[in-house]
Amino acid sequence: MSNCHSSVLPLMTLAVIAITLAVSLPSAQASPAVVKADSSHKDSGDRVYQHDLSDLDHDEDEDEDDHKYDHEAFLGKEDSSKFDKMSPEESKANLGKIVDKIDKDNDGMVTEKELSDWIDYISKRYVTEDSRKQFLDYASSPADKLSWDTYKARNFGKDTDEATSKSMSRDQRRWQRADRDGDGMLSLAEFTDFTHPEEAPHMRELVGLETLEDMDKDKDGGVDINEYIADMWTPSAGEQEPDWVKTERETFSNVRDKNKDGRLDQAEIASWIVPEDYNHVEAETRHLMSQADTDKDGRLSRQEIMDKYDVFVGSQATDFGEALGRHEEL
Ligand SMILES: [Ca+2]
Ligand SMILES: [Ca+2]
Ligand SMILES: [Ca+2]
Ligand SMILES: [Ca+2]
Repeated sequence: MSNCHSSVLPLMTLAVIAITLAVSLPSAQASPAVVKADSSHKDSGDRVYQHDLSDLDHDEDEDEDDHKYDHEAFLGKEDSSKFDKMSPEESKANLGKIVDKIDKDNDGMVTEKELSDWIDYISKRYVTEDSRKQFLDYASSPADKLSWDTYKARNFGKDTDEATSKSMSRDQRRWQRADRDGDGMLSLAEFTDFTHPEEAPHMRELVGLETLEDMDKDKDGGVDINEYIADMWTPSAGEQEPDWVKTERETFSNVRDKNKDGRLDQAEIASWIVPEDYNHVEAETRHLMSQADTDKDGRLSRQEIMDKYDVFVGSQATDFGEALGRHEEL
């Protein structure tokens, strides 16, 4: 779901944290996977990297028919849209094949562990595949290594205006951070950390620093309350401050600014935008279990999964049914 110039990461969003990150991949204008600092952010949650399962909001209403989030978490975005085009019969048949894969020990039951291993695998697949695809734009084999010069020549050329050289030194710094063995070249694994730094623990602080640099307009090394608010809200002439902005002011003081010095530093920004404290794979596993484990024995039988197939995968009939439902309401 990406090409070399722009893409939207299939970042996941859970109910409380709505996130859709428009991401620009390597180009002279923007560093890879860097969130742009502009006022198009809806709120401060919009900056948060939550990247594994889907870029849709998770509707936690259990009566809700729309399981698109679950489908993307369970299948990945691409396969999810393939399933949406299938008839119910096709969709169930293919779900059966997936259950065979998930049920690693072939005992006919999907345990919570088997399900979470699967969702974890799906969540990483995008990052793995996307990085590999980009890597092979530069290299002829996944076993190759990329030099900074190759990357630089392709993305920055000879043009050295100020914005370009700023963007270039930022990429170079990230390159060096990703180059774990320090040989100046990036292997595919290292390139994956370069392209998706939000996924790699040793890149996390750098993601914080890059965002700090984007938001720190007065270049004093910290993000104060005004810079924080300006990142998400630009008042029109005479506009009163809306309530959500007031709430963001409180969030800044009470949540983001952990050491209460009135500014966000690199670490405070990292813990905001690349939070470590929430396991989306586990949350989604529990959600799917709660939806489908009808006899509440903590495992999903093949039958339980098939009975709730619309939770796991889409099909045309589901959409048709929903369309009918909506029509009847009119
Ligand atoms: Ca099993
Ligand atoms: Ca290296
Ligand atoms: Ca500042
Ligand atoms: Ca602080």
